[in-house]
Amino acid sequence: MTEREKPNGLALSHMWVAMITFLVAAFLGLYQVLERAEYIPAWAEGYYTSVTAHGVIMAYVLTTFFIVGFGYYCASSSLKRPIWSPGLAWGGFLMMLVGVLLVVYAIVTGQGTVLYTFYPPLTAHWTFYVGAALLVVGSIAWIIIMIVMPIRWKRENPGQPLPLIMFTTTANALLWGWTLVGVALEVVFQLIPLSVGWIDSVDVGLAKTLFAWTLHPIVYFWLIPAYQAFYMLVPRVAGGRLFSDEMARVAFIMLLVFSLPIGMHHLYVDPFQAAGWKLFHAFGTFMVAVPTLITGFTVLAGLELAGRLRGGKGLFGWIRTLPWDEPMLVATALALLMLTAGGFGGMINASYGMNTMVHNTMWVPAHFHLIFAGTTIIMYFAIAYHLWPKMTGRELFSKSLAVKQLWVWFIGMLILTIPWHYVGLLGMPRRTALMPYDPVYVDPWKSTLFAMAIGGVVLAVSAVMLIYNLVMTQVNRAREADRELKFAEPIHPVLSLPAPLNGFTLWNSIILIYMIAGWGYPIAQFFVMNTQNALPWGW
Ligand code: HEM
Ligand SMILES: [Cu+2]
Repeated sequence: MTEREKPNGLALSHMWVAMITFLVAAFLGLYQVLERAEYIPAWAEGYYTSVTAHGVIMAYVLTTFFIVGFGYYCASSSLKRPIWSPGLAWGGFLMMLVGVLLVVYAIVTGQGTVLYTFYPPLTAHWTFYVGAALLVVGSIAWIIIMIVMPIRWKRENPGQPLPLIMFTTTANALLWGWTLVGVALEVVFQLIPLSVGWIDSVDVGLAKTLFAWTLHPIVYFWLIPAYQAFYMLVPRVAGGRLFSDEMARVAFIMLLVFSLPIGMHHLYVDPFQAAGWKLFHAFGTFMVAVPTLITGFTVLAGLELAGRLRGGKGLFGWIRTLPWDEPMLVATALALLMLTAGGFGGMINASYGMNTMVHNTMWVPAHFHLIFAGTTIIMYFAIAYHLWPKMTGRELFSKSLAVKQLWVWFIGMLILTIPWHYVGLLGMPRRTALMPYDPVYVDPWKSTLFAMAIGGVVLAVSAVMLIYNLVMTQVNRAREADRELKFAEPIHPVLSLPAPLNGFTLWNSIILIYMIAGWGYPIAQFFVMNTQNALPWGW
């Protein structure tokens, strides 16, 4: 395939939107910690505007653009063909971009301070919801392309195993397709009519339930590119092999199936769902730990193999022989450390009883900054360093700066989140610009404010280092010699696969049944029960 046929421009456009918005949001994060630490004057409107923009950009804009761009690049490199229907792909990109501009308009004009969860009865200007809808609709173009490309490839290569990176990208596209339905129903049938003024109330229980449908699996949509890097890029960079191609497929299938109907763990303390349903979703939540543990095992096994192939001896000697000047490897090690710590915190959140101790405290942002802003995003950085030379044809400006940036991000994230976990346990609420509480409560929190501010500064520095390196790569005069994106080979090559490990027909049917079991009645109850005479959709 020639460079002209590769989706270099398409992937780069998506990824630049991700990176530029990320830089803005990182500085909003810095503003927030300074405000919370009382180093700058308290200003409630400013704070909630900033938290909304920061959360929306980090959670929806950075992630969606990055994942879509990465997906196109992986699909084309692994199937060795141009993107199917580039017009559709570019149309999706433009729609997503217009969506972001509408959301930004609502937030910047102070008409969208509804936080990134936009729970009613908080209501934003209609541009906020229409923008969010366009972002989602635009990404559906990507889902379609990620389904059509493997189908066409399989038709031309009957009986052949689909390349693992394509299989897992399609898994993520399907995951996103199933995930977005909940929030799409909420936005289209409740929030847009409400914000335009067609109706004057909605059933907030139904709204939160639909949002919860989306809120958990979406985090696996964000995490899957990191897992793809763990399985297919890291062993390659480290000089090792993938432990098992089949096991990798099983892990991604489990992620897809298990992560879908578990979002009710966000509703543990909400009254409109019964405890039995919450227990059902709690079990599901713990099931997702299984593919995560498989992943941890596979990454370490792949790295050990690499270390031994490089001559490492003894119980831990292989660790030293790994190429620690490679951003991909450094990011993986740091990501796994944060995943382990954050995973333990997550078990606490997921436990019905213990959840009440940490609910709506700073523990919650501490947990998701560790896993999401830590584990997931540090792998996005590593993927960016890996892909930028391939997409632009220019050598990476500085590998050592890249490695330093990853370490700085890791350190900053620890400085930010360790104190947050602690004050969370002391009861400091999340999402507050002001703390007008009794000094008996507030005084013990104060010792952590300084650390939090330092963490914010360190992270902002790291964000600048990242963008500087990518910009300098883009304008670098040195040409990149190796523009082929290659993936790790498994120890045992796969020659043939049973259909369920090579496609998703079976899994989609299982998901359908599992979703009806997990969400059917919890949603239907709003229509069959008399909930204080509330109209479910508001009309
Ligand atoms: C640059 C470093 C960062 C800093 C200093 C930072 C700081 C903060 C602060 C202070 C809050 C508000 C806490 C509260 O009042 O409840 C927040 C919320 C949030 N952050 Fe970050 N953050 C950073 C990076 C990230 C990254 C990389 C992500 C994800 C990719 C992220 C995702 C979020 C989300 C989703 C929220 C929740 C917003 C809401 O409650 O509506 N942050 N962050
Ligand atoms: Cu969740």
